[in-house]
Amino acid sequence: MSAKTRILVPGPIRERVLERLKDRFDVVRIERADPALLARSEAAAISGVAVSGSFNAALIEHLPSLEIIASFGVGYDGVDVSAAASRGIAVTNTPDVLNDEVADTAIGLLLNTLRRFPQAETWLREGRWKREGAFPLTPLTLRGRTVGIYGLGRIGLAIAERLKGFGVGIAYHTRRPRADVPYAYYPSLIEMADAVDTLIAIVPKTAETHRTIDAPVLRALGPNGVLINVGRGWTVDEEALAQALENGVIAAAGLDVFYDEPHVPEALLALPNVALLPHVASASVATRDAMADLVADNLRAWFDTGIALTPVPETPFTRKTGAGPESLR
Ligand code: A2R
Repeated sequence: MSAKTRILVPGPIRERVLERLKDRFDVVRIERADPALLARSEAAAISGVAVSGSFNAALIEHLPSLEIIASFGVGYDGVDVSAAASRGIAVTNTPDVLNDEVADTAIGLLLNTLRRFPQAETWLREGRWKREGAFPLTPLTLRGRTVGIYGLGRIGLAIAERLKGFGVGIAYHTRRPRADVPYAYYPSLIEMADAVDTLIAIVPKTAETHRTIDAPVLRALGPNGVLINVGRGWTVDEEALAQALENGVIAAAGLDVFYDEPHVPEALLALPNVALLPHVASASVATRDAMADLVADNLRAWFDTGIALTPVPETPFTRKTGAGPESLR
């Protein structure tokens, strides 16, 4: 009887992924994604990877029999996809199953930023309501706003769907306009920032999106402007943002993601007009379970049928074994 297919799991991952893998695969754990932790002979026996976080070219090169990297999360910027693609290795992510959760969080963060609900709760908990009276009225409101969504993909669309119910104006910026939405399209981010007063960023971390929300974009957003980021911290020039918030160039910001997590710049922590969350947009048990299941199901589908469920666009591969799906051999 042949040995079970070996799956490498470097570093921490949701326990449910391991639970879902163990009856079908041999799971090999290493403490972190470091080739030094896996001897050449062990490395040669690895056919698949399940990972939450980064998986670089050195590790890919260290695994000569690797066929698939199943990454936990919709953003797969931690995986060196071009190194994988050049060897015909499939990379999968966990799209769609988190759209609604992330969109819900975006709305919650938007309201927290505008209406200062976290500060209002602190006011109550500290006894200030009793002692000092009503929490101060918030200068900002969602009423009458126009929201520009930077990135109208799976999650951006779910955010727009929710915003419709709030009766606000909706616009978007992507590289290509979508034919299936009625929202105003802007071919450039700065033009959109100029036209709206609220910017929600939900774009992937790519070379093109690096620090694109910069001083000129924030100036264009204007003194009533609000920035919400639930995509990647990579897309924001945090220094320019802190300055804009401090100097009234924009009014407020709500951030779930940061440039160098878990480090949040002191300049942002010190400001009163920022709502901060520790990257929790998809972080409910139900949604993280669905993401974990999709990681495991991608590996099972690949080795059982030769086809991954949710490959990333850069690796549209099917399994090349010559002998067909493993289950038929
Ligand atoms: O540009 P397009 O037409 O490919 O539209 C995509 C847009 N996008 C960009 N927009 C402007 N400039 C860019 N350089 C640029 N690159 C991408 O972002 C599309 O509308 C959106 C991405 O949508 P999806 O691929 O469906 O991603 P999903 O599932 O909405 O997640 C977005 C990101 C993840 O990559 C994680 O980093 C984060 O949310 O959690």
